[in-house]
Amino acid sequence: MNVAIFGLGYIGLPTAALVASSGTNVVGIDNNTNIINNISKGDIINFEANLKESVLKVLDNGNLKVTDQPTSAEIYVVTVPTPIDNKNCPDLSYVKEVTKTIAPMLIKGNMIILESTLPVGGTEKMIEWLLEERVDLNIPFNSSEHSIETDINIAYCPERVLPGNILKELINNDRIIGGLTEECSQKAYEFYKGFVNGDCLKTNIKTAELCKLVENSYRDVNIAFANELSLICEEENIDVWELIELANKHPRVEILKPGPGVGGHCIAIDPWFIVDNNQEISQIIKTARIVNDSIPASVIKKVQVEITKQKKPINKIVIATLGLTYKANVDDTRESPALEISKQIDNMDILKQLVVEPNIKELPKELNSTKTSISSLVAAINQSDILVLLVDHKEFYDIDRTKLSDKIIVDTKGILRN
Ligand code: SAJ
Repeated sequence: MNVAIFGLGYIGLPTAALVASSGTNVVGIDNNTNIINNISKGDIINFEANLKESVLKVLDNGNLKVTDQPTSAEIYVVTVPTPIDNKNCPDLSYVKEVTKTIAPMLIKGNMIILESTLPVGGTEKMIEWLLEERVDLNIPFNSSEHSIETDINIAYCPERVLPGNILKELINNDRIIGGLTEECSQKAYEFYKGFVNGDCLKTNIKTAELCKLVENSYRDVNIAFANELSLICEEENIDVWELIELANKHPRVEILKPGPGVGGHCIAIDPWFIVDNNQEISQIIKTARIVNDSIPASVIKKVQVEITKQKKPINKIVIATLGLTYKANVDDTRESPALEISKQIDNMDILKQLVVEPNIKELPKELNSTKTSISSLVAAINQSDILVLLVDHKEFYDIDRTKLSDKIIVDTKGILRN
């Protein structure tokens, strides 16, 4: 069996390594030549535990090859990004591009597995694009015709792994397998059973599509609840962390943690896929998105209030910003609320901003200004008037509290309160 994996990003590369380490011949394809050159050189900069070792091992034994050229296989796995556009609508252009690339190579009996997050109906769209290229193929267009035969096996099997723990979760998490036909589900089931220890649960395509979106929306709604509580507590002068701790003592209450907002390329995006398809009825999901997106602005407001309370003029004030990534102990700044807040601090008329981010070496280009620089934790604490804690990285738990006595602290993660 030959497997081609399209898109060697956060999901594609670990998946390629894992499938290859089970003894299968895998070709990893990415149209970004830099990515291919770096992987070929063994230059894999990623925080995922054991990823580099796993990739090097399968490159070395020849089970994994990487290329920027389309390559034919029996199983095609699609792990390209599906972002949203500036109107919060799903942008499936990468999936379309890959579909058009795969189409000419397909022969009867091949399988396409889509792992990229899709709106409900996204897999059907992919089939539509496929049939535009290959009128000779018989693929049932509508996935509700669940038992019809098909020339190409198609399944939607969303990735569900947590960045920071990807390799472990790829092996151990349960998988949702939405096949176009029962045979498609069975074939995809056999593929995943080659490297997954979790249960592989078969369903239809639409249920699988919505299941993925629902998982991330569920989390988004619950984080929005926690964030809304933190705003209420601010008004009422109540410690939100103590409040949540006490409420969570109830056997049926489990409130998540507030923070500076929701980031990453999943939870901040996927709920919009539901809202876009169901504008009138997805009220809670939409409101949660709006609440979470509003949090960076409320953090900035807090910082501005603290600045006005200072005895110094604003142009003499130094702010230490702790954390830039979208969550703790990762190196990913995509959709990061911390980065957004830091950018807005950079726009203030302060003297300087010292950024402490233990997981990245250089500031992202969005922060390329003379006012903002990367700093050690000690220097940032020593030199700053105001300390804005945005990410609960493990390094920040150990901050010497005696060094903070003369600092104004805006702590969005509640780790400096004791
Ligand atoms: N966050 C909070 N409070 C919390 C938990 C998280 O503010 O109590 C914030 C984080 O700081 C971060 C954002 O939410 O900004 C998302 O972080 P996360 O760790 O909850 O999730 P992701 O985005 O890293 O990964 C999610 C996971 N989905 C679920 O847990 C339902 C993962 O399993 C998915 O595979 C992944 O999205 C994805 O790729 O879709």
